[in-house]
Formats: sequence, C-alpha cells, structure tokens
Amino acid sequence: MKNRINQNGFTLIEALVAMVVLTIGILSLYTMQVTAVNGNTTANRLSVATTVATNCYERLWSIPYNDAQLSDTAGAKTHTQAEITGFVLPQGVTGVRWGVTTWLNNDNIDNDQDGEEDEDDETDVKLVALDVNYTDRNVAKTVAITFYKN
Ligand SMILES: [Ca+2]
Ligand SMILES: [Ca+2]
Ligand SMILES: [Ca+2]
Repeated sequence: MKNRINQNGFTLIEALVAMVVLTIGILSLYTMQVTAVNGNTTANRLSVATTVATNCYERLWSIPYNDAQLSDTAGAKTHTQAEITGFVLPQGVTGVRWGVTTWLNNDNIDNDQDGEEDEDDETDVKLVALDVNYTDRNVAKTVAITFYKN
C-alpha cells in the first residue's frame, strides 16, 4: 500500500512537465515551418522576377536596333514595360525599367573601357541596363541585367 498513489500513473507535476516539453517542441516546429514558407516565397519571387528579366531581354534583343524601345536615354532608366504591347506584370513584380546608352566612334569616350577612344568597335552598339523591380514580403528588390545590342 505504500506509494500506491504514485504507482498508479503520472503525477500532476509530470503531466505539466510533459505538456511544457511538448509545447516547446510544437513551437519549434512552427518556427521551422514559418522559415520554410518564407524561404519558398523569396525563392518564388526571385524566380518570377528573373523570368521577367529574361523575357524582356529576349524581346529587346530581338527588335530592330533603331526601335523606339531602344531609343537612347543617356543611361537613364526611363523606358518601362508600358512600351511593350500586351505585357502583364506578374504578381509581386512592380515594374520593369531600362536605360540605353549608345556607343559612338566620335564621342571622344572610351565606351568599352579598353584604353582607346573611338575605335571601330564602338560603333552601332547600345548598352542596355534593365531592372525588374519586385517585392518580397514587402521588401523592394531588383533583378538587374546588362547587355549589348547591335
Ligand atoms: Ca575603347
Ligand atoms: Ca567612343
Ligand atoms: Ca575596343
């Protein structure tokens, strides 16, 4: 009969300790879950923005050199996706902007920075800098690509 009560099951203290341990475990799982979901969102948004950048690059690459969408902006990113007919911004992407700098062989500038001004290879080349702006959980981010059009 001695210690009968203790041998019949868990004491209240044991049950409470078990509950605390279980609660801590569940909270850790929850934190891991939130981290995983956030990571997935970040990866997804980056992936979408990169796809948009690639699509815009391919489009600008394929249009004629003198197309209005490639007009010189002296580097300022004043061209926008509004110039691309039918372009729809995917969710999370806030805008596409690009700037164009025309290289010339009579501008007294070493455009390709190889140490020599105005050679033949500085003619009929446009440097295009493209930004895809997007948001990732309310943080503004940018995917930037630069390419040469000739
Ligand atoms: Ca040069
Ligand atoms: Ca030049
Ligand atoms: Ca050169």
